[in-house]
Amino acid sequence: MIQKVLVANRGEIAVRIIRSCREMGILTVAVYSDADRKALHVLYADEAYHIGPSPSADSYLNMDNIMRAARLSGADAIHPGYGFLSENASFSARCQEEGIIFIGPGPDAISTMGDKITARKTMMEAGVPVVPGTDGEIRSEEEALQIIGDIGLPVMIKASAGGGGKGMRLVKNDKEVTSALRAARSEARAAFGDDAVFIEKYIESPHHIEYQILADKHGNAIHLFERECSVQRRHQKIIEETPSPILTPLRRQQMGDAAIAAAKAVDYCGAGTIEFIVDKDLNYYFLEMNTRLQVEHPITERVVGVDLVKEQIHIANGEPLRLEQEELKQQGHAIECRVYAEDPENNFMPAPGKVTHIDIPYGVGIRVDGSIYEGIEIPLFYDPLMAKLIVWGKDRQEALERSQRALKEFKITGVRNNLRFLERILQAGAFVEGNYSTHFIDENKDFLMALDECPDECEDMVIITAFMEYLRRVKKASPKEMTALKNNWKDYPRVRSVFKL
Ligand code: MV4
Repeated sequence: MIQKVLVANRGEIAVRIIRSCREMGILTVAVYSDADRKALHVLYADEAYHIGPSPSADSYLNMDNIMRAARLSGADAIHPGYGFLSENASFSARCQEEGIIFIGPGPDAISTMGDKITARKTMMEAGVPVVPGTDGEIRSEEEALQIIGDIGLPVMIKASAGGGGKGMRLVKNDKEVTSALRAARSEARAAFGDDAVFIEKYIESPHHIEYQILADKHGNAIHLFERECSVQRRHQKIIEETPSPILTPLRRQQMGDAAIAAAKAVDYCGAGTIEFIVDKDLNYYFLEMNTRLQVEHPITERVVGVDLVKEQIHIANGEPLRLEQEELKQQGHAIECRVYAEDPENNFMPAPGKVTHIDIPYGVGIRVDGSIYEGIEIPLFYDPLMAKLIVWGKDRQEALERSQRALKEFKITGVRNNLRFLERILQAGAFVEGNYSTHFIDENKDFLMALDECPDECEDMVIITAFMEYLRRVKKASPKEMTALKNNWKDYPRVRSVFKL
């Protein structure tokens, strides 16, 4: 049985994994780079090992240094989190070779799903619907034109080694085929060192709906229903919710069955996600499988009532699944908002810096997974995700209203962030109606970018300053009265009404 877990990650996910380990009585080992000496995951773990300089390539991606920390600490398992080494087949293999349990699938499942052409072929054989397109690699322009003749335009040319939107080209007419093929190939070669491409029919205004699955080492697999992830910007998810507002009970069950078939087809083991692309008529197609725990896993945890990290650890121990499909159901509704250190008004540029003040929302139905505290410096070397707000309500309406309330309470000063942008999304008509596709952000740009010129804190200060001037000059207030007011500046609704603003 696993007694000590090394968490080969940082940020909120490292903290989240450490929390479940602690509840299970499992010791934890953190690893950290130069930039993360003061990071929260280092403080939360039972012990911590420095693994190199700040750039990921030298630290969180450095297998030698991570394996050395595992050996020195006596960890018997490694949890890779998401990103970094989590979907690296060689890392999974190396853990196996060195007798350390990799909390995740074996190298074969990772490689099969990492190669999109092989994944497509495997899914077709397993009877899982894939987007109409090629059976294998496209080797020539003639072959491309022949496929396009069969399935019709528009199509997408995709890199086999791609995923997450890299190495994709949309082709709307025959004349673009030559140049798109060449562009997709060279982009794929440069990014992945592999220029194999394939072709799929282009699905217009699709939904991105993914299924959480769990599979054990004894051939059992279950699904924990879907997550609707269509609110994305340049392939970066911003808001996720479950249940999906568009699925019918029948479709939900059919897609769940397909997700289980997908997992079984690669002898999957651990927690994973099957991504589907869904068109307006609710036709669904396998897109890719993520062979790791995902950022948005907490909404599933909240609605299904399962701690996914704990299940991952039990599976890694070799235990049979502790849950049966029939006992799982979705209860209520959950929404996750991702809080990024980025500047919506400057093309969403990452905005590193020192967090000077935070107000975290509390109260009924709220979970915040984060890795920030007052005084921490957000490094520029890594993903700018600072926190995730996960909100539960008895239905979508309540989850939405509660999320709006929580976002209003959420304040981060010192680093630019997307909190105001998130508020705008939750106010947008298409989101409120639950009627949005992956084009939502683009289609609602004007509404979403009309952020208040003055954020709450700044507005407060303007009112306070004006009010103090008023008190000093007109009311001849004493310095003591003015100081009392200044110290209570957060009380601005009162000030507003007193000042008749
Ligand atoms: C597609 C598609 C339309 N038709 N494939 C983007 C990420 C990568 N995983 C696959 N992606 C897409 N593949 C076909 N045949 C549209 C997208 C797509 C998308 C998919 C999911 C979520 C957001 C997206 C944003 C733009 C394009």
